[in-house]
Amino acid sequence: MPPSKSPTAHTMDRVLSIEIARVTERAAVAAASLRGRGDEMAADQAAVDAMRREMNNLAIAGTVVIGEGERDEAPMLFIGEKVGTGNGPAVDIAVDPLEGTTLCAKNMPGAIATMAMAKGGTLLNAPDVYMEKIAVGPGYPQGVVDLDAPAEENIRALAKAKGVKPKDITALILDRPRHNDLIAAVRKTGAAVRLITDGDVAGVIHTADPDATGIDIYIGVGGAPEGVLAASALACIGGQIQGRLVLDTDDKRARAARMGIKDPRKKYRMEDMVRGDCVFAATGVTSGSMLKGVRFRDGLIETDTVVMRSATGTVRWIRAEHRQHAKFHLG
Ligand code: VTB
Repeated sequence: MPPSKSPTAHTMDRVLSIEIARVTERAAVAAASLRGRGDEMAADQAAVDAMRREMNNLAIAGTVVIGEGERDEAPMLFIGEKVGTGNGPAVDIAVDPLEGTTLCAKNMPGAIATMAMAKGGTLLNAPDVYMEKIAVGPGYPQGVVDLDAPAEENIRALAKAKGVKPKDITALILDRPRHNDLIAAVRKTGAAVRLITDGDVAGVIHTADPDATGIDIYIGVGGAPEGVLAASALACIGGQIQGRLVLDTDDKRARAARMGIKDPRKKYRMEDMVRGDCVFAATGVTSGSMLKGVRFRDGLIETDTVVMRSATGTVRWIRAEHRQHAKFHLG
């Protein structure tokens, strides 16, 4: 158990861990109202608007460090945007208002609204580029797998640490042509691969409870913002994640440099992506293996949210029944 914090810091994130659920709930309901419409942009925009509106009610001096894009593209919730009332603690905010826009547009399982919050200056400030990632759940020796080791080696090391054969290991990988060699290498060890079309924040979180999810390890290249969000979740529930930004053009290297990234090849550990206490929340948009999606019922909107807090490792599953529809601004 981590040492307890000063009363103010402690109270601050205790309060915010409930407030943060409201924010992801709003984003999820807004996106869910556009499930299955085939319009990724509209669903994403609705989630962004709702998240921003609610976040601006929070008593925080927030700065978006992982957001919807960079300032010159002028989106809402851009990196660097100030959010909250300004009367409260300085916090870093990472958002993915609709993680899995395609899943939502196609009404497929696993779309979520997610965000993380941490003390100002403690979350990795990363551009919206790809990130190489590897993650395992809690209970393994530090460094049991390594981003720079061949996949075969990682699977064998993980199996050994778990006390099983490689064939008893399942790796979760995004189904993309760029992963063909990786998938083949994992399968060569005898291990199983579960492929997902999208949504690697939940994918990484799956590694934290292999008995329930059947997933032992997440490997592959996905979004960097999703990497930081996943690291925030693992910082709460335990586990290991390593990531490296894919800065393969001058433009990307320049964007990263503007965000203070000095070494473009740096291998980030969880502790480098999340350097202090944080809270993480996700609300289901479409039903998936982690969270149920939003249910629009007669006179009632139901949401399922998970909130995690790193200071104590507490994970709360919040099923909410909303009776006031006006707060969702659904039109
Ligand atoms: C990644 C992954 C996300 O989209 O960003 C992926 O991290 C995009 O990958 O979880 P491609 O560019 O190969 O499509 C998600 O799966 C969903 O936003």
